[in-house]
Amino acid sequence: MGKIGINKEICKKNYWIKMKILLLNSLSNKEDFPPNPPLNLLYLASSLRDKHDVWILDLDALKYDSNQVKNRLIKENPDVIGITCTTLSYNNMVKTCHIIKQHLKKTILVIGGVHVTVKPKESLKETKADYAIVGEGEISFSKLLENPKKHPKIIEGKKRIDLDDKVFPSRDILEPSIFSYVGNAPRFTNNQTVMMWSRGCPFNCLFCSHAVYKGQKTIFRSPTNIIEELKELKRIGIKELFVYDDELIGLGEKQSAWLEQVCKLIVKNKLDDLIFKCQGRCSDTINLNLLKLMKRAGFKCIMWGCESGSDNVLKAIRKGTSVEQIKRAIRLCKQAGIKAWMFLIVGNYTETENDLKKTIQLVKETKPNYVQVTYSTPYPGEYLDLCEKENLILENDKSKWNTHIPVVKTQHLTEEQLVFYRNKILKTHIRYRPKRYFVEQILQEKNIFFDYLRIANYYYNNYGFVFTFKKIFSYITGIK
Ligand code: B12
Ligand code: SF4
Repeated sequence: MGKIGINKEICKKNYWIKMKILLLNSLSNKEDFPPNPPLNLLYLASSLRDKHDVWILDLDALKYDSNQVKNRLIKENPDVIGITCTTLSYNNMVKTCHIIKQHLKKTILVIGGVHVTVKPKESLKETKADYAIVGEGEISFSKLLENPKKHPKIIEGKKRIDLDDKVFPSRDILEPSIFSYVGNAPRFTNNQTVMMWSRGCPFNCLFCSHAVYKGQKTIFRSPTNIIEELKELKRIGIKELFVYDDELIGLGEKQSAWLEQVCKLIVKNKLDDLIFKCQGRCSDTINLNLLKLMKRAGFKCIMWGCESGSDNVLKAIRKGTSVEQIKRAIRLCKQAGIKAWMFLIVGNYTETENDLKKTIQLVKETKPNYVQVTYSTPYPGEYLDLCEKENLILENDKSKWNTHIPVVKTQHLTEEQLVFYRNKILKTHIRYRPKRYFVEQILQEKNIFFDYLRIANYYYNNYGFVFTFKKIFSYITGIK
């Protein structure tokens, strides 16, 4: 850690105790390729560092084993540890918390994040942590440290209503360095990172496990505030950005007007040499002019949450979109010159074989540039309760719930059928995707091609030839 200095220095003027705080991201799965920088911890650090000494250790990116975790934590001996996880990395968070409780008896342990928000009591009990913060953490974590003894063990996180009020994410105190994160595909350049322009999604899709921001009014950062961060990122050498908002486009007219302003400012400030990617919702608010403006501002790819090609399914999962709207969004996106990435889910609640045939038809007709098919995964919340009640769970070990294996069946589909149809959708995409796909990819997007080579090399070095061969085979053919 090194950069963190004085321990428990009493700041006489302001009457707070300066503490040494370590923020940790939990290890997910050793097999997963290096993740993106943990924005949640980068934001938390920004809200704490004006009063305390803060450092962030991304255990997922560092791929530390339990011994390395133990030795590092004992060496740092912080006053406070804040740790985050998703459902997938929850078991590893519990293990890390036990190490902390066993070896760092005086350290205050605080847990938070999307999984803890849904299951605060259970998480607190299993981790033996001192506090759990539910929901957004910046304001409440800082407040907690003013006088920990005054607070209950489960704290309702205060919502941020002004996203311009804090400094930008603390990318400078992250270990490993933000430049060591390769980011997720599609990747068009070498120096990629992530940022957020707004928070909150007013919709309430059944499968969406986004406990912290789902069903909430969207709060936007001001366009000028976003531009300031972009200038800073460009200055330090970042070339590509994944704008991680749940849905940057398609939430409504207000969002479209705001996005238009942001894009115009990007162009005006000559930041359009940066490359942007984002996620979108296929609604009627999608229009060609806005997409063209996004293209002009540097957007190269939009990942559309399409989920299914069947209106019955879209209704059952409360997506609030229709197959017609999906087709229109993909068509306009491609027409504007932006690559369309279709996110699809197999095993949706109530899904039948006929519904999946319609999804195949959707892929055939719309010919998106990329398709990702994941298995419906009921992370804790309403959807999990429903699946448990209807006896649909196939796999109980949630540390395997990475969306790439079937963990629930539907009332009408078996596990085998889910695997069969996932492969069939991927094969359909490979057959119908825009022509000259590989040639175009190698010539125009050589970084993506090199990404695949690098990933293959990573697999080969870590897991050997057979594993690497199987991965490549399954990627090309869509067969597991
Ligand atoms: C970026 C992202 C990723 C990145 C990872 C980035 C990273 N290094 O963590 C990538 C692409 C790698 C990824 C992968 C996955 N993701 Co993801 N991802 C997101 C996304 C879009 C943004 C997360 C983010 O940065 N938010 C911004 C910050 C500011 O918000 P926040 O994370 O909620 O943090 C706030 C609070 O939760 C709280 N807080 C968080 N941690 C802590 C800790 C403490 C101590 C305290 C006090 C407070 C606190 O304070 C923060 C600031 O207010 C979210 C959706 C979303 N919009 O949040 C999904 C989301 C987190 N991902 C999800 C899923 C399912 C996955 C995958 C399983 C998908 C897959 N097929 O691979 C994997 C699992 C990865 C893993 N390691 O576990 C689900 C999680 C559901 C769940 N119950 O676990 C989400 C909610 C998406 C969804 N709508 O369902 N993901
Ligand atoms: S629109 Fe997207 S972010 Fe919003 S609830 Fe649905 S899936 Fe979640």
